[in-house]
Amino acid sequence: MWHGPRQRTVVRMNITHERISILGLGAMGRALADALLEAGREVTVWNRTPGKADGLVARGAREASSVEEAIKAGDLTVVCLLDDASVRETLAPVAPTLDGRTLVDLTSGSVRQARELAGWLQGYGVQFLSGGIMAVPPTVGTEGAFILYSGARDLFDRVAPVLSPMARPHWVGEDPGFAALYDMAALSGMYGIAAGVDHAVTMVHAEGGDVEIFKREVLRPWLEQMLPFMVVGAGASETVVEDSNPGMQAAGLETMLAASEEAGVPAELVGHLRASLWRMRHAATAA
Ligand code: FVH
Repeated sequence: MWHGPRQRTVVRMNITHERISILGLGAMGRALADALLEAGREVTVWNRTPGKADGLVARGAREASSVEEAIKAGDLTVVCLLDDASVRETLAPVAPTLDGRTLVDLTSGSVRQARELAGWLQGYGVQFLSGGIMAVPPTVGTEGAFILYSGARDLFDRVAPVLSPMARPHWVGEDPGFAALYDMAALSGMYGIAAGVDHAVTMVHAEGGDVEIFKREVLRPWLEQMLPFMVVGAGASETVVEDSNPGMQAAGLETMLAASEEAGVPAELVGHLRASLWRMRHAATAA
């Protein structure tokens, strides 16, 4: 449970002009800036390394020559940098000038990092929301894209309409760590599936199967059929309740591991199968 510092009572900025500053013009920062420009927002951008703003400037953005200049140009600043350390490094020199300003950090980080960043910035009087982007650069601004936000609900209510062109805003709680928590966990789910897909394709290729046919006619329809069950059926305990006999699934996983070894697939690619086997053995023991 979050017991960090409460937001100080500072001037509540009325975000009416929709002037947004973006710190960070990596692939994601550029996509966010583009979506905001497309929606007619007034956008100022800053990037550590010069030269990444040219396309955005051509589409109407203003380029700031310093972090401080960028933050002062906006009613609200969106930070989208590599990691938490780069956020700290970028904001530390200007932190004392941030009192009363609104800042949204969409940089990926851990729960602890998000909570500590929130506490640190709130100590300087910053109105702060932490975020997690559930999109990739090409899907920013498209229908399925959404962004998780956590922090004060009233701040979210004021910021969400301004930032909605980037992706559907979704608030997940007052605890500033929650956006990071759900972001990291959802990414873990995605990488788990990606690891399984990579392994599956490697195995088919190693045994001389047709990878394209396998992907199109077998793997995709199979995953589409199973995904809802995987999400609904997931549990937090070691001994998840299984509709299908866990002992049978443990035996099946042993067979998959053997088949993978026979195919000569590198052992590094079977971590997801070992994790599932561990789960099923626990479930079988408890049953
Ligand atoms: N791109 C994606 O698919 C994912 C989707 C989900 C969310 N992530 C997160 O978004 C953050 C930014 O990701 P990105 O795709 O923009 O990343 P890069 O293209 O690698 O750009 C990194 C930017 O960070 C700047 N930067 C790095 N270190 C520092 C530093 N010490 N001080 C100031 N800026 C720094 C870098 O600047 P430069 O190298 O051009 O000077 C880029 O602007 C990230 O948290 C993802 O996890 C994206």
